[in-house]
Amino acid sequence: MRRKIVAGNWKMNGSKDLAKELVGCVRSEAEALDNGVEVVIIPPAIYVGDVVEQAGGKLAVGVQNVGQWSSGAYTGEVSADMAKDQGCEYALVGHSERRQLFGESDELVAAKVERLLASGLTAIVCVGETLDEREAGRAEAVVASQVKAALTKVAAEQWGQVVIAYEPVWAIGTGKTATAEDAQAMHAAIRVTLAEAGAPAESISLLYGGSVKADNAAALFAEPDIDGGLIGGASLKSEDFVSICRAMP
Ligand code: G2H
Repeated sequence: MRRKIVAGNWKMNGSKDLAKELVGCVRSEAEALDNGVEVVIIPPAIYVGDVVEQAGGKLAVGVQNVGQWSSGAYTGEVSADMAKDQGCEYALVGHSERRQLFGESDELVAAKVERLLASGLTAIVCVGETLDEREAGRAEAVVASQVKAALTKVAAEQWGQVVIAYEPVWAIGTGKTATAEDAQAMHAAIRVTLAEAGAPAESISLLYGGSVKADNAAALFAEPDIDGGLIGGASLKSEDFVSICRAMP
């Protein structure tokens, strides 16, 4: 039985007020959910403490990024151990914005995955192709390569701490969403890649991300290999985010 997860990635948005109002609202709504979905809030690191407090153990909390080192003279960085210490259970790694805007390589993503797992966090490993790569017919090959590269340092007993988020770059924040059929096809292909990498593919949760909204979530979540969503823009409004959580069958 795979974990069903809806995670809200606030990106570089939010405030103490949002942490209080939105998380409080989502928490009370989430307590009434009966679809077994795990709701995760992923705010900017500086608000993690506020969100953990508001979540009251009823919602999971994550960070958007960590440094690849355990500790030391790395000004501005936050470690996986610090995230764990603050009450986080999850961390994003390899989001396309980190890859594109901050030059994160597959090797760096793999190093961060290793650090996250060693700290006891669940790594939500983000992968996805650009529009050019899709139009060139290379989408599945690109995604397979990213998945394999990210997971090179996962030990056999750590697979339970791995979640993959498929986020086609052309769908992120653009209002364009992959069709449920295309997303399902990629998720099925990712499961094949995971098996090839020696992972227990049928037990790993695969999330779809990229302009998921209240009106398209149900169709995506109905697909057999889509186990949840990574939500950006729509996670900043409690009613939209709660609707997406409710869309899980
Ligand atoms: C994809 C997603 C969440 P959005 O990045 O990570 O963002 O839903 O705004 O496309």
